[in-house]
Amino acid sequence: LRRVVDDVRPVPEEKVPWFPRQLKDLDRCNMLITKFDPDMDQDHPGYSDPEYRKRRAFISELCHSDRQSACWGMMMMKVYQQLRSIYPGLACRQFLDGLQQLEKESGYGEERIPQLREVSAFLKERTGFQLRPVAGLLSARDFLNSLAFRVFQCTQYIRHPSRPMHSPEPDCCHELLGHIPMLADTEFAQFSQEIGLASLGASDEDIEKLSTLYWFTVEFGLCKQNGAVKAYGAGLLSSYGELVYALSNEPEYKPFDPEETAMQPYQDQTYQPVYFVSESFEDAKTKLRRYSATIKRPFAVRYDPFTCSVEVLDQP
Ligand code: NLE
Ligand code: FE2
Repeated sequence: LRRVVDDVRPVPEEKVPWFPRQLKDLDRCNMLITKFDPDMDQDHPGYSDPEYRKRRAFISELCHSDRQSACWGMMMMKVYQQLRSIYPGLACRQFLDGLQQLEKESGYGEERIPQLREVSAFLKERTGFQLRPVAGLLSARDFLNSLAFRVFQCTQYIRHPSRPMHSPEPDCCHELLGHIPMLADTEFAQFSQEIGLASLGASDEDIEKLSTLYWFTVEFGLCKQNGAVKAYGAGLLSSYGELVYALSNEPEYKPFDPEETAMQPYQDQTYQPVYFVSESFEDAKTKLRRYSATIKRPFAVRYDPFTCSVEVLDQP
């Protein structure tokens, strides 16, 4: 009989959640959540439309090829034209610049849905961001972790035609019109990646806070520009209804302050009752960086752009 030696204590259990360290590890960042599934959610505008559900299931299966049908192209054009007319007065300068380049170089504005592959190549040249198709809504952790590698996971299906002006869930109009033009901006790309880096190996509680920050900045953020408030959040820039609402005098505005913003409850069914306004992107980035430094992790990460991987360093 062997006696257990008293002074041999078990190694404390690793409390750090798994996280990707190389670009190829993102193949494992594919956890979908079933919220907004038109097959399961009775409130989804597509629930009682079997044709829509069938087409959408078909697109999920085709997720790795880029095929879309002509009628989806028409739906996209409708959303595009409506929004395009109000962007000049309501969208921030970075967005307008990005959109203009996309119209010149990537087939935006034509009678077809721009292909993920060409848009991804466009972004790669501008800011190093690349797009990946994803079949539905990803878990917050997997989505944010991908941003650390300048990878943006994109849905491919399109919103239900009964509601062109607002979709409660992301769809290809939201990705292409809301996110892509912003991701072509150097400073904004950096901001997005920093949220991603802060999320690697973070506790569930910190992931919750980071996704709230992401929500009120990347999705629904407003910023000051030449003395006026403009939209830079993708959820606003892809929704005619909410873009107009957010810049009317109805909703409440608060200054962007990560500590406070991270605690703000939010909902994803309809317009936000409150929006956070940044002084500038520069200011938002500085504040976010300061906030991220307060997140407790037993290690630090450093991104190596040459190998597209993160180095994990012991915390001094
Ligand atoms: N409400 C946005 C839209 O209609 O495009 C989508 C928001 C996704 C978080
Ligand atoms: Fe989004």
